Amino acid sequence: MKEITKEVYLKWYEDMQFWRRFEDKLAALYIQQKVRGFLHLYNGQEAILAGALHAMDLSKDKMITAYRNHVQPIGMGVDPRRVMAELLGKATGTSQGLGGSMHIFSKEHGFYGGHGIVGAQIPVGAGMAFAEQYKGTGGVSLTYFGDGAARQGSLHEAFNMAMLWKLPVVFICENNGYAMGTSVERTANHSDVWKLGLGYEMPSFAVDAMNPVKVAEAMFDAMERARRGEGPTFLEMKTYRYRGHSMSDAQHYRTKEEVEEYKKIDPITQVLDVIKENNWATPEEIEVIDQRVKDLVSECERFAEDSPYPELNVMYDVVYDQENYPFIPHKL
Ligand SMILES: Cc1ncc(C[n+]2csc(CCOP(=O)(O)OP(=O)(O)O)c2C)c(N)n1
Ligand SMILES: [Mg+2]
Repeated sequence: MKEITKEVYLKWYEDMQFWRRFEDKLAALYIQQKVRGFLHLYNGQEAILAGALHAMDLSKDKMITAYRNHVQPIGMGVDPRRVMAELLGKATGTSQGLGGSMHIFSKEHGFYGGHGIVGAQIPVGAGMAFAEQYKGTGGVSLTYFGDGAARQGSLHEAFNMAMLWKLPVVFICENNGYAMGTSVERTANHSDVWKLGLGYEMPSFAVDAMNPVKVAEAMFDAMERARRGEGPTFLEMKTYRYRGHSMSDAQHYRTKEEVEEYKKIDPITQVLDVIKENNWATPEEIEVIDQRVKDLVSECERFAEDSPYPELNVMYDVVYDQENYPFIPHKL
């Protein structure tokens, strides 16, 4: 794996700060009703993305996840201004404003959504790995899902096929403790989600996902295994979400104290502590980074606000209107 240097730590700090502030801004825009529908935020889970990006080869690896999907494409190189525009339903958005919060997508950057049906993306991620294997690209499919989704039948079908065909896929359960308001402790007779891989003899591990170093190491080993043709790995990323499930969540299912406990091991704070301990940046240099992050969030907001809504006729360009096959391709 690439060495984890001072530069990596500084990049992790800046990236994770940006992802968190970007989402804080989305929350504010939601309250102003500028973001409509659902809004599921990633605050607290950022180390999973930072660590994964360190281990990935962005020229060929792919990623797919559920609806908590705003910052992953940004990490993979999508213009954050276009992601924010998508959330505001603007024509400059990643899907011309037609997808919205749950459906960020960029084939160009290897990011395949953005899925609202819990667990639906698990077999799709296995299919993406099949495509990489079939085409001999050496790419790996990183297939993410939550602890709630892990209890869907689709996981078992995908695990079975992926093991049978030794597909280059890393299945990643982001165990943030809750599926909406249901604690992971209440969804099954045990909460060691990683054990679900054992029935398929899939290499399966739990990872401290509040620490990007641990994530990067586990991800790298799994991706190397996939690239050697040895098939899938299952990683249970132990994480936590600070915000509610979506924006309208009174959070009666947990205590404020619990949230505070997790904030003590916050991934951004952990990274900043290492930077400080090693004197890798002065307080003034940290301030410069924080300011740069703030400015970029403001620029995204301005870009999204100033962009036009899509033309009405676009609506008719993205639906099939034939009564039977062959369907013609849509116009976008
Ligand atoms: C098939 C299906 N069932 C139920 C829902 C409603 N629903 C949306 S999110 C969610 C909880 C999923 O929790 P988890 O997989 O842990 O992901 P997290 O939100 O914690 O990231 C549920 C039940 C849905 N979208 N799709
Ligand atoms: Mg969850």
